[in-house]
Amino acid sequence: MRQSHQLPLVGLLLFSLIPSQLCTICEVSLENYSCLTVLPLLNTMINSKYARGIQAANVLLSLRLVGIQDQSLERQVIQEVKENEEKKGLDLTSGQLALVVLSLGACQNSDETITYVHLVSQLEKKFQEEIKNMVTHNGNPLTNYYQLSLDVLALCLFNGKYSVTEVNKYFTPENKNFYFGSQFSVDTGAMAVLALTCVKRSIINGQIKASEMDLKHINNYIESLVKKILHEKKENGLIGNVFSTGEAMQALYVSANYYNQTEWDCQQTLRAVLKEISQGSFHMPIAAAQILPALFGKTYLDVNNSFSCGSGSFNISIHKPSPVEPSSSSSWISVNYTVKINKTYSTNVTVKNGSVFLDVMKRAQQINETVFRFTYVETSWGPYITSVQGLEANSNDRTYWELLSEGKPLSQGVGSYVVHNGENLEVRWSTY
Ligand code: CBY
Repeated sequence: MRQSHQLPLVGLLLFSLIPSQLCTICEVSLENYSCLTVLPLLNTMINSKYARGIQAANVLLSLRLVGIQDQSLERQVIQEVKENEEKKGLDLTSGQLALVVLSLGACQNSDETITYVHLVSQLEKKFQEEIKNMVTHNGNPLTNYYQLSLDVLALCLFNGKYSVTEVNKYFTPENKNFYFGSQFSVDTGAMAVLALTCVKRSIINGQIKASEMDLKHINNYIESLVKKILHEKKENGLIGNVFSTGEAMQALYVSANYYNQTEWDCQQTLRAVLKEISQGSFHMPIAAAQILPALFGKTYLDVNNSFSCGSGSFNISIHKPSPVEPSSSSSWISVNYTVKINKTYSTNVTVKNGSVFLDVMKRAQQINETVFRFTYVETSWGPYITSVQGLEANSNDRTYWELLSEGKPLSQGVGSYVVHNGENLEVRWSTY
């Protein structure tokens, strides 16, 4: 109930931001009612400070980019970094640290006990560890190219050390790390375009030394990645899928001179995104955080210029929403669940209507522990399945547990995909 008192505040805030930003970015201004659609996004993100974890960095970054200050979220990110420094071994990944640098870096007054220079030098080290792993493991980084791109972006924006030669060597658009199987990863390509654009700008303005040839290569890479991103444009305007579209839009904003105006109808993409927002597609804080900047015409490259770091900006507070009661309807549904390695193991599982994929896996595990036992870790996007039957996903071998429904890969994780009666669900041992 308390939440409803706070909503008008966010509304007020939005109205003061929207006319000048959201509605003009795609040149033709949108009707005002469309602007209102963005409200639930902000609500999701601001409430997310009650959700723990390093995803707060991504949320903080996005809020700052659109001019919203949230000190308690900032404190949460700082706390998270400190805890991680104390717990030896339980390190942040390179991309997580890059997000911390991006979200805190531009506001160096935040906390004296966190030395920003220290964070950047830690990131330099982590980036080198990624490269080292590629050398020893057949070109496979510790994490993935989405994170390596975040690393280069943060190092480039915050004067960290990185080698243009290395960037040139590892970011060729044909590199397998831009693909999952035969599918080009739009999220990854978009983040790489942002990183390479930052590097390109640093070369041009003399901040970093590089040869003519290096610059030419980087230009070619950006051009080719932009082509691949545009190739993933769907009929309704989304690029890749609903969750990659925000980052694809950012990449296309900063690379406008690499494609023809006729090749991308930004308005159409924006309309498709607004429709998805109204349907509740961005209910996860991380999803909301990744779409928001693009709606305001902002990109991660604006980190240094348009950040809100303190006085003069909005300081909003919103109270924790009362937890949503699980669907009270006691109807049950039945689904088919399969684990596929070489052999297939299937079972029929009955779960409550409204259950997610993870509930099905838990129920199957109760039925037959040997065949259906599994482990998972929490990530910013919710639970990620790490092993089934003791067989563990491994980034050095590019193996993972793929989620499918009716034989088609899902675009949501086990914690958010809601299953349907009669559905055929599968977790399949795959390589990417
Ligand atoms: N973030 C990361 O490091 C993740 C980068 C990312 C490109 C990410 C998508 C994009 C993003 N915006 O964050 C990514 N996924 C990667 C790299 C991967 C691989 C992870 C392994 C590695 N070495 O890092 C891998 C194995 C190819 C992968 N994603 C698998 C999966 C499936 C997970 C199944 C499981 N075992 O639990 C799944 C469910 C696809 C499937 N059908 O099996 C999957 N990913 C999905 C759906 C997604 C999207 C999540 C959408 C959602 N609503 O939940 C995604 C946004 C994301 C997270 N993956 Co991956 C892509 C999309 O649909 N647009 C940086 C860090 C700091 O946070």
